Formats: sequence, structure tokens, C-alpha cells
Amino acid sequence: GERGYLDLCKYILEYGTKKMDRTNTGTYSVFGSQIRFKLNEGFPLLTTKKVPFRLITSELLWFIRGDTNIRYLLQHNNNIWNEWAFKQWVHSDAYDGPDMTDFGNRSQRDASFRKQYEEQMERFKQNILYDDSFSETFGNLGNVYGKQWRAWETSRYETIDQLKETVKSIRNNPDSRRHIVSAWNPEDVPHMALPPCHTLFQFYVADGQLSCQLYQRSGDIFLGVPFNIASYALLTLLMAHECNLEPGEFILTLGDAHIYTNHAEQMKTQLGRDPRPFPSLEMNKEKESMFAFDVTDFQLMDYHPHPAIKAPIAV
Ligand code: THF
Repeated sequence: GERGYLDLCKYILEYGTKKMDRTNTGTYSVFGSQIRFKLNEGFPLLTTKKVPFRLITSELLWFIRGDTNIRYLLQHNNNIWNEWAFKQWVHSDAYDGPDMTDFGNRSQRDASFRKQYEEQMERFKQNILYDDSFSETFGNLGNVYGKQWRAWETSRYETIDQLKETVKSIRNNPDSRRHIVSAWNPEDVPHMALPPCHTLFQFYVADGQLSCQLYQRSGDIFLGVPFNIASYALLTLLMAHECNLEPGEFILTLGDAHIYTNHAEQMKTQLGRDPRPFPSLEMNKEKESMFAFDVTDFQLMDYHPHPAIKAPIAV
């Protein structure tokens, strides 16, 4: 169940160090922790608050496609990466609207600014969706997950499809200890808007079961981590399906695990709720390859969460 997640939340609130961060929001933080989920005991989508599963599927399929442009996400009404692309636009010479410096923090403090921000964001989304050249320039987040997973660039000007190589190695050499996909490309890091939080993952095969462990360098425990858990659990199910294995465990290992100070009240509300059984997930088994899956190929069953809890994302 989600006990491991809830215990970590409680621990961070109680013992976390108060620490400033990149976004100037402030966090409670601990370094080095681990949560485990047995994937045959249900699909690990939190029940102590409602987590929007459809956003998780479209984001994961976006990574798997090797796509780094938010247009695909917007076409699926998924807004979780907008702020990152928006930032590139409002800081460029092409931007002609009101000053959007530090929009993340200002839009929370200042209602009239918030209105301006929402107008500009709406204009931005329409441009991404319907203007090809605008979306090429400002919708692309650079060498983020999709790029590193599917087309890592080598010094010989070749590309490595880490995901397909990993499928091959799991199938041909299941006992290998090298089933690894790395999103952390040190050459690219200085040039990225947001260096990858999910740094590296490894698969492991034993007793006909496929397990996955993710090393996440930085985890936004309230907003991001519930997404990250479900996303990698889904990736493990897809990989197991593709390699004719049963799903084993998903293990999340966290570097800097933090609760933003402006999420603390929401976190306490969530901690006051009793967890319910995890839902189950049905996938379209007619599709053999994870590269062929579509958002409509997943069906979540028996998901009965407590209500959603709103919180602002730190940008
Ligand atoms: N930035 C920060 N500060 N935290 C993150 O977790 C994070 N991500 C991705 C990139 N930058 C990040 C984006 N992932 C939500 C969830 C995951 C995100 C971004 C935003 C979010 O706001 N979720 C809401 C619902 C939103 C909606 O319905 O549209 C929620 O209540 O869960 C780390 O992967």
C-alpha cells in the first residue's frame, strides 16, 4: 500500500531540515530514502488524494515517443510541463506582453498579476497548438527525458536508443546487471532549463518477474512524487509486458526528498486520511510493443480515492 509514502511524508515534516531552494519557496528536506511497491498488489496510484491518472499516461507516452515538445501534451489536455516552456518564451526577444519575471511566485501573491499571467499562458498555449513554427521554437524543452531515453547523442554523432537497447538486453540476457537507462547527460546539464529529476533507472529480472528501481535526485514529495511513482510503475508494467515477464517491484530511491513549505498544510490534510486499497490497471494486451501504446489502451479499475488536494507548483 501507500504506507511507505505516508511514513516518509510524516518523517520529512517532523525531522526535515528547513532548506532554501532554486525556486525561493523553501522546503523541508531529507537526503536519502527509499519506498517500495509490490506491483502484483495493485497499481500504486495514491488513494489519500485523487491523482489524475490520465496525465500520467500521456506524460509517459510522451517520454516513450522520444518527444520533447509540449505540443503533444497540450493535444492531450496535459498542462504539467507548460511553465517550463512558457519561461523560455517570456524571456525571449519574441515576447511582447507584460513583464513575466518570476511569474511562479508573483502569480500566487498578486491577484491582478495572476490575471495577466493566465492571459499570457492562454495565448502561449494557443500558439503552441496551432502555430507550427512557434511550437518548434518555444514548445521544445531541449534535451529532456524523451531525447536522452531514445536518442542520446554520442561524440561520434550517432544516437543511442537506450529504451530499445534495454528491451533487448532484458530479453536476451535477463540476468544482466546492466539494464540501465540514464537521463543524466553531464554534457547537456548546463544548458537545460530543468536538469532531469529522475536521473537513472535500472531493471532486474528474477523468478520470472521484472523489477525497476529509480534513482531520483530530487523529489517534490507532495505534487511530483505521486506522479513519478505511478509513471514508473506503468513503465515497469509496459516493459514486463513487452518482455513476457510478470511485474515485480518498483523501488523509488530519493536523493533530496522535500516538501515545499507552501504544501505543508495540504500534506497534513492528506496525512489525516486513511489509505484505501490500490486500484488495478488493465492494458490492451493486443498491443505487443510499448511503442505502440496509446492513451486509450489503459483502463484504471476500482480507483476510489479521497478528494484531490490543490497546491501551487514551484517554478
Ligand atoms: N517542478 C516541481 N517543482 N515539481 C515537480 O514535481 C516537477 N515535475 C515535473 C517538472 N517540474 C517539476 C512536472 N510534473 C503537477 C504534477 C506533476 C508535475 C507538474 C505539475 C501538478 O500540478 N499536479 C496536480 C494536478 C494538475 C492538473 O490537474 O493539471 C495535482 O494535484 O497532482 C517532476 O516530475
